[in-house]
Amino acid sequence: MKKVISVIIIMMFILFICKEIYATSSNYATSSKYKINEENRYIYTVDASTPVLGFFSNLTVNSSLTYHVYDKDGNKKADDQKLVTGDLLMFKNREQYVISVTKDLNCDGKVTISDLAKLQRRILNPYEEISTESFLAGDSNFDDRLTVSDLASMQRYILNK
Ligand SMILES: [Ca+2]
Ligand SMILES: [Ca+2]
Repeated sequence: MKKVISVIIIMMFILFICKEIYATSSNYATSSKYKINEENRYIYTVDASTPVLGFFSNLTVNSSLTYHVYDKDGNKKADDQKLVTGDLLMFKNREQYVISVTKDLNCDGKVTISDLAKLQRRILNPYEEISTESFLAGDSNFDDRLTVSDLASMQRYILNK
C-alpha cells in the first residue's frame, strides 16, 4: 500500500513539473501574417505604416490578460499610432514581445535611405552593434544574415515606393 502511495505521489509530482514547463513555454500570441520567435519573444515581418489596431487585427492572442503596445520609453500607444521597430506588445503580467517592422532598422517606423545606410554599415562592419529587432528588420530573405541581398531588396523597396 505504501508503495502505491509513493508511486502516486511521484506521478503527481511529474505531472506538476510538466504542467509548469508547459505554462512557462506557452504562446501568448500567434499570427498567420507575422513571424513570431517564441523563444526570444519577437514579432517580426510587420509592414511599415501598420497602426496598432491593424497589428492587433492580424494577431491571435491566447490569453485573457489585457495587452497594449508601448513605445521603447514605456508610453502606451494609441490605436491609430503607427508601429516602429522596438515597440513592445505587453501583457498585464509583464510578458512581452518586441516588435520589428520590416526594413525599419533605425526604429522610426519609416523605410528610408537612413535604414539603407544603417544596413550598409552593418554589412561592411559585422562587428557593428545592432539590436536583434533591427537585425530582423533588415534580414529580408530570412537567412539569419545581413548581406548584399538584403541591401538590394531594401534598395528596390525604396526606389519603388
Ligand atoms: Ca526607418
Ligand atoms: Ca539576409
